[in-house]
Amino acid sequence: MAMKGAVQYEKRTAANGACVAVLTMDSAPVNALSAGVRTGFETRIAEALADAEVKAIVITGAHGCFCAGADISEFASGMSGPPLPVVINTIEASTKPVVAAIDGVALGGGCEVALGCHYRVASTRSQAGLPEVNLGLLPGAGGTQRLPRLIGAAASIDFMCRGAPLKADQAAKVGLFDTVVAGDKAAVLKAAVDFAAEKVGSDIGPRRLSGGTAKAAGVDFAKKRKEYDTLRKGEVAPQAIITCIEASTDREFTEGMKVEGKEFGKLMFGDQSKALQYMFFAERQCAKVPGLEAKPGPLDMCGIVGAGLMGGGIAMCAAEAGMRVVLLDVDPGNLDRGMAVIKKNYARSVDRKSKTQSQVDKIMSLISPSTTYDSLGQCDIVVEAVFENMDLKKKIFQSFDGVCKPGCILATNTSRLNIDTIASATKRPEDVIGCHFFSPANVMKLLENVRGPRSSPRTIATAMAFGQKLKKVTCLVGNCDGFIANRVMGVSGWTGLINGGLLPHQIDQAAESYGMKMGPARMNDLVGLDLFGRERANTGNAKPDTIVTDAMFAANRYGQKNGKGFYKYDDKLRLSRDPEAEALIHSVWKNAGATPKTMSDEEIIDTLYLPVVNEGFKCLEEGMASRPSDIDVCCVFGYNWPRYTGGPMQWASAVGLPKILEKLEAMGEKPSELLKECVKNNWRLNSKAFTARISSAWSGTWSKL
Ligand code: 3H9
Repeated sequence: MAMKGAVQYEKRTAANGACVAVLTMDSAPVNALSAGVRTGFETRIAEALADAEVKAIVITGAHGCFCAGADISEFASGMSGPPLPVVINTIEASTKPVVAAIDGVALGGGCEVALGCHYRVASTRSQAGLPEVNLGLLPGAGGTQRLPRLIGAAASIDFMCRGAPLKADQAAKVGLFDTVVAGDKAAVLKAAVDFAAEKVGSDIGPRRLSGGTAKAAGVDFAKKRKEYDTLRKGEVAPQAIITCIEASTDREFTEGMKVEGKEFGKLMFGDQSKALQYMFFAERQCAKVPGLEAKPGPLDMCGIVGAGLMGGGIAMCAAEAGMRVVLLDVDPGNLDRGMAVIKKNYARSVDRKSKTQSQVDKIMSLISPSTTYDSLGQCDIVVEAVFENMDLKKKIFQSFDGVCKPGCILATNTSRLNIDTIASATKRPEDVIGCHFFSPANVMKLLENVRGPRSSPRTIATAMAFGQKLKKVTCLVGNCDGFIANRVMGVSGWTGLINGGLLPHQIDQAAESYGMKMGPARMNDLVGLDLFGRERANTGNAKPDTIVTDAMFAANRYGQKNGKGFYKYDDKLRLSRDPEAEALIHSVWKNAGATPKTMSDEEIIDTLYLPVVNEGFKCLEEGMASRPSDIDVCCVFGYNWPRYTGGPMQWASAVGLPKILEKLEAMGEKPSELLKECVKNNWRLNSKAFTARISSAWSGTWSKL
């Protein structure tokens, strides 16, 4: 079988007449450094060195980018061909000057290839980054050794531990790019060829970044470790990166490379990196709907009904994506308040310098406030975002019939109501779909598109394209109670624990040690205990599983908003345990016959999250999600489930399905039939047999279209 990717070779004549070999990484779509590209480098560098006519070498990339780094898809299947660190050593050792011609992204191993070159010439649109940390890895092809020798240890720690790329001007400022040129790929390539030709005969020795040691001036490594322990809590890669960078300051290159190799190996075979690589592909895969062939309709203009927090947030996303937006609220007061909130949000962005005033002016010019439905006439998609009241929603969908043009997508942002019941209010149920944004919609990355039984393939395709346009991680899910994220997270065993003898801080500590940004008690305090507490009190719908939260509400403990909930809060919202709250919890336990308990973190985590896994299996069994990774994506992006565990389904995979089943049974939970089937047949979640089984559940509901 032919190896994926290659390095193309051509000769060019520079302005000064010198002959320069141009080596082009060619592996669509992003020139990942597959075995084919690495082998190509070995061959082509040797060719250029052996050709007496060639005086210098330029390395560049095809497909509109320099290179996105190592081929991540090779990691799981095992690497073959020359290792990347060896290839980069070969590039650096060249006796002829080597110049990187960068147009587009130079990321990870791609950035390391550029660091192995003697010079770097980039176009203004280029970016350089070492984002390996986001995959639970470190730059393992000499990046942790060469970059600190170029820009110093201090800047390198932040660059690698944050993993965010630098734009061309910033990269030039820190010394990563030698020259930045205006223009396209052709312009940067010509500049690099001329630049390389001018370096012929110069001493390239000092340009090799494998010499000497890195500058450590002003770096307090212990402090940096602590800083990233907080900033990237629970992640192992940042600490390993700091270890390698520290080695670059007091060891020779080859010794530093040994440290890098050892740390890289530990990360590569660890669970976090496996989970993060899985998430990298899961996040991209969820946008691809199995069996969907329809083409999306146009998406130039978007209508939003309801100018509350949700509607305003969606309006911001759509306008930022360049769509014309009609923000409609029949109540002029609501509309004014909604527009004022949007303006305030953008004023804050300008203050924080995340947007310029002219960008904000352009975005705001795309949003037209309106109080009448006829303003929706030209919209390609309308999103209803009013509060959760079925009658109101039905009325709104009826109004769409009279004003929306044929083929306009009629979306509802409901988080729990039945899409099909809403669709029944219109004469065009095939155009109806759920677009479930998470709050705040302008911040949260997840969009669950909820297909009703009558949503047409075109409607689905357009809603998926809408999510992509708004730069959301977009998943297609089924029409069931709570859809995916709210449904699976809704069954977490939190109420059992708080009602059954565990104090809020015990539960939160365990959840946070697992990697949750916020434990469930803190989360309840943030959302507000009055939200559902009042509804339950008004409707008399108190349930045994809400006894503690209802007691909190009855004692006017609403959470952060009034400074007391499961915890107490000072005026800066710093929390501490509250003896009053705990006494109240003790009294509820006493009345209910529960006694205080202690449990290990593992037991608490199992109680909290194994039911989530079980519910995930039920969603797959019912055809409500098309693959386990979609459930993981929904939990990671909708509920901040720690990305480095890969989400609940990947977590279950790592633990092992037989163990999960055994634990669920021991907890007295009713395991999903699909989970039992997996264990019986010894299926793994990435096995062909399992995929075939869940595909049939998914297409079973699909064929009801
Ligand atoms: C590394 O380099 C380790 C070394 O230090 C040491 C080694 C020893 N590999 O995101 P997109 C695919 S670790 C394989 O949708 P965009 C991607 O799956 C690597 N495939 O487009 C997708 O495929 P599909 C460090 C890759 O324009 C397609 O390309 N590098 C890779 O929004 C398009 O991607 C990184 O972490 C890859 N490296 O964004 C960079 N990259 O179409 C990771 C992409 O089948 N990549 N694909 O779904 C990115 O950040 C973005 O993909 C990029 C393009 C900015 C490049």
